[in-house]
Amino acid sequence: MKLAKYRLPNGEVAVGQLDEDRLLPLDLSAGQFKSLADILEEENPLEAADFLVDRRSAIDLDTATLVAPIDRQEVWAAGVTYRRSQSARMEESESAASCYDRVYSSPRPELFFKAAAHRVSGPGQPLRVRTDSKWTVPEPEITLVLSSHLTLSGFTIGNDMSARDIEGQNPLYLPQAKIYDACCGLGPCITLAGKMPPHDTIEIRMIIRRAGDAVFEGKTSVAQMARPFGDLIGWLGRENSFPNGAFLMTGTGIVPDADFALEPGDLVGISIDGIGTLVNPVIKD
Ligand code: DO4
Ligand code: MG
Repeated sequence: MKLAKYRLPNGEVAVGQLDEDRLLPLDLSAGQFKSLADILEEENPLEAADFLVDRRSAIDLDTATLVAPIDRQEVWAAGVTYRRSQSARMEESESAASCYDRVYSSPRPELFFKAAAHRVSGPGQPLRVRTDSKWTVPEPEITLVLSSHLTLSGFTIGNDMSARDIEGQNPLYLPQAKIYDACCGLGPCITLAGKMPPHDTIEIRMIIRRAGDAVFEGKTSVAQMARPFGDLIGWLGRENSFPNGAFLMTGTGIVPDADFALEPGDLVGISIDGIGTLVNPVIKD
């Protein structure tokens, strides 16, 4: 089952089940569940959503405005979990190449805070290139949706926008390379954990279009990840609590060649098996 948030014509945000090209509203009027996050907190979110779904009021998906499927969760990210990310980082950072090499094979992963909900863009919403960056790329990442107990309730698509020039100057600039307004894409929906294909079969694809032409295409698969999801969740939960739950982006296995930088007007499309496609336009202002 896929759950999404969408904006009603009166501006309010509602929750629905994505069913092919239809959106079936969830009736939250009884008050037990106030948000998508409340449903994801349940031991069995599928059963809860199934009980709430209103099959008689289907909305044509083309007419619905989806928003990012986040409420008050923090967004965290793992880094250098694929060989491709390790080699790209070592290329971009002369001074700190060995940091990336060592973290790829160390038991402790790289984990960093990525965004609070207000820095997240949903489907169709712009993602930004910082005005002080000339070399920013999107990072397509399968993203874990975790309850406050850090149980894995679902998956979504994440885009961990990264200013490679800023990170490459000095690894201590990582928070500035990674965290700024509209630095993080999430959506278009959350696929509940039990409804995903077998994890080692999941493909991740990215296509970047400029004035209608594909200027970058790449793909990888979850099987290429150097760390299991459970390992990343275990490290995230060490010494840390998440009263509102968390999203955990699991790292990129697709990095465009060093001569590629995003430009305003680009359209970034990321597709992940079992979830769908997240498309965002790029701005720089
Ligand atoms: O070490 C920098 C960040 C790495 C990252 O975001 C990734 O591998 O996806
Ligand atoms: Mg990343």
